[in-house]
Amino acid sequence: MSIDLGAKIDEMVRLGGGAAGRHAPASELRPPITAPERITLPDAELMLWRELFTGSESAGYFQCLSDGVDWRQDRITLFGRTVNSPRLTAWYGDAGVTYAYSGLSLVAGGWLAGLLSIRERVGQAARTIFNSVLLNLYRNEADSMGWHSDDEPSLGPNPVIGSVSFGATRTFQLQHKRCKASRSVIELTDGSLLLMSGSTQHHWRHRVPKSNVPCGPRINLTFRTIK
Ligand SMILES: O=C(O)CCC(=O)C(=O)O
Repeated sequence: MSIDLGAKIDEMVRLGGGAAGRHAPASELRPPITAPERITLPDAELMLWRELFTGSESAGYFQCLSDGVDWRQDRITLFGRTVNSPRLTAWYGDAGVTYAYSGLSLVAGGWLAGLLSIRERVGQAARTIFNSVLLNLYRNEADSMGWHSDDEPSLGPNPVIGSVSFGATRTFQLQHKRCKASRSVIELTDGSLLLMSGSTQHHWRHRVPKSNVPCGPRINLTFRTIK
């Protein structure tokens, strides 16, 4: 699929951008990247930018990703029963970059333009060049992701994971692997970036539980570097 999502979003932001927006490309209107909030947990390195993307950028990206991404419905086997995964997913990145997890092996076929412009912003904040991204579409409050760590060997010993959220706010829970009573909760809001690095994936697992409050769709992108 080769929709120029970046150009489409620039156009959407420009149309909604007032007098200055009619003349300047959206990329020139973006505010500078502000300092993140540090989330202090033992054995973890977590930083949160609550508004890495403006409201209009987030709305533009949400729409373009909903429409332009080739979403897949994976099947997973739990306790001997094969069922639909409770969300839709997609994998993009440098051509040929392969990610194997939960019994799946995903091969990237390249980038969409919109994903490249999101990657640029996330890379500036994280000071990292990511070569791939896993996307999750949570269609409503019933969609979820179970406890796991992003600790596959292909991510290297101390992976840097940049997690961007667009759309509905969802609760992100963390639990220490050894000390299970040690838990933390972060509300991941529209336009936010949560950066997980250092030994976080060794010591902590995370999940996005179902919500008992009805909510609209959310798209999450976890930028990664496959070695
Ligand atoms: O949706 C989220 O915030 C979490 C995504 C996640 O944990 C993952 O893709 O590994």
